[in-house]
Amino acid sequence: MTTADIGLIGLAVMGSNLALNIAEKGYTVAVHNRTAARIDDFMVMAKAQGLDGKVVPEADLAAFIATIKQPRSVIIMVKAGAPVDEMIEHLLPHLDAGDAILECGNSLYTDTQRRFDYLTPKGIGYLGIGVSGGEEGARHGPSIMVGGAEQQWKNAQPILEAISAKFNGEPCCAYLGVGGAGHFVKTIHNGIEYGDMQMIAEVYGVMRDGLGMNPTAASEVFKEWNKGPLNSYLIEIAGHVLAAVDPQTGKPLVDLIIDKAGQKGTGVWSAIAAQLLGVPATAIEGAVAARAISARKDERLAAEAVYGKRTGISGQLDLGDLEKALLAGKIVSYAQGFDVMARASAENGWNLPLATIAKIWRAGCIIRSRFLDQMSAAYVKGGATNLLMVPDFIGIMKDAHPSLRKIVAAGALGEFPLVCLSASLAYFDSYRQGRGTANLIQGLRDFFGAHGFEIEGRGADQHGKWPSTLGF
Ligand code: NBP
Repeated sequence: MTTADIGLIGLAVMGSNLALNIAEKGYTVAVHNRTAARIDDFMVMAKAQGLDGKVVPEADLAAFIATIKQPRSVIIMVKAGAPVDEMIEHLLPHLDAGDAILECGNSLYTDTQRRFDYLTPKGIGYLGIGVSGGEEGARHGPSIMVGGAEQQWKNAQPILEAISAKFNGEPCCAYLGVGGAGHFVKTIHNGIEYGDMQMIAEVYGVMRDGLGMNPTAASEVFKEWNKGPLNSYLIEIAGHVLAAVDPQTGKPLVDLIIDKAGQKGTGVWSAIAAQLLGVPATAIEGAVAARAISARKDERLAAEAVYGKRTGISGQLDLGDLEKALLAGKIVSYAQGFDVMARASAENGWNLPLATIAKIWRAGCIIRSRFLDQMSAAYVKGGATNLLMVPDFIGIMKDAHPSLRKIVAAGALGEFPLVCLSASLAYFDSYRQGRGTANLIQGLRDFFGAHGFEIEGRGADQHGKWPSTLGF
């Protein structure tokens, strides 16, 4: 019987929570999973939450498809990579022209583009959808970044908007462009998330080892900061993580956690995308590199034994400066992330709506913040695309960059690795310098490779008469 408004395949953590969210919003959802036992487990969970009446469980793929109203919308929430391609092949014989596959995992946007190009000529609408907010978000309202087939987006729009987070009543869900646009934006979201977390960790390091603050004291500072311009989910949870106590030892939990960060790939993808597009994204790149070096614990310990422990920060550091340094670093990092999206948009013909992206990141996702509300308002007014040149942010940056400078300088002298904060400062100083030093680079390039250079009034492709260095 055709009863379901939408179908969902993949009942692991994310899929289960998304299905419960859909059911809770009053839509009937058909669910399927490769391993049938997971469907039974899911139904127990749905029953416990009083939502089983809105769920149609189907272990047989053909029967599952048959329960969904046409034109069908079928969400796939399986492991990213080959499982998605396999699932598409399994689904294809059962779908009709006009139906849609909504792939909601963390897929590489170029894979999404490939799948979109493969399915469009077959009449199947392919939507690559970035879903942010983790398990909690999937259950109660994630930020949803949609890309792909526009017609099929319209079919699924009411359900996707209903399950998304809301900011002042507005759904944090939007169609952003064709092909891989949605997953691209999710990738950059994650790159920005890497930068935010790294900079938070760097200021925590200054508090811990520079100012001698214990986790409780640092937690109080983050809680205080969360009431100001840095107000955001990540600052809020930093306060909680720093306050947590290990029940076994009674010690601060954060002091027991090994300082090796993991990564699943989206940060690397955003850094690569920025590089390929020729957009400087030093904060994102720095955050990816910092995670990689954090993973080399043994090497770091060996190097510390050789070079000695750091000298430490001397002199007074002001917590107000630390707060402003984080704000300035964050502005630079977001400027870079949005610059990457603007360039990718132009290159791929996506026409990415930057103000809308800032809007749908205001709630539901990991980087949600008060700052993004300011950012979307600034972008709505129009004008410059680089955040550093958007009028509302020029004032904030003028006020905050001297503090970033103070913290980075103190950190450098005290031998603190402020990878992301210093990368942000260097970007800012490069971006705002009218006369740089690339003239010498051009001279060097011409010397060894006759690459040519430009001279004011004489045009491009000028060359120097260089001495021979053969036999050096
Ligand atoms: P997993 O990424 O752990 O995938 C498990 C699911 O994939 C199960 O339903 C499993 O079925 C299914 N699956 C696999 Br594995 N291979 C399959 C195949 N060849 N054919 C069909 N199904 C297959 O689940 P998750 O942690 O819920 O994540 C789902 C997606 O969401 C991923 O892309 C992940 O990166 C993304 N994600 C996003 C967030 C976020 O915050 N947005 C958080 C976590 C994950 P089985 O039960 O039969 O093994």
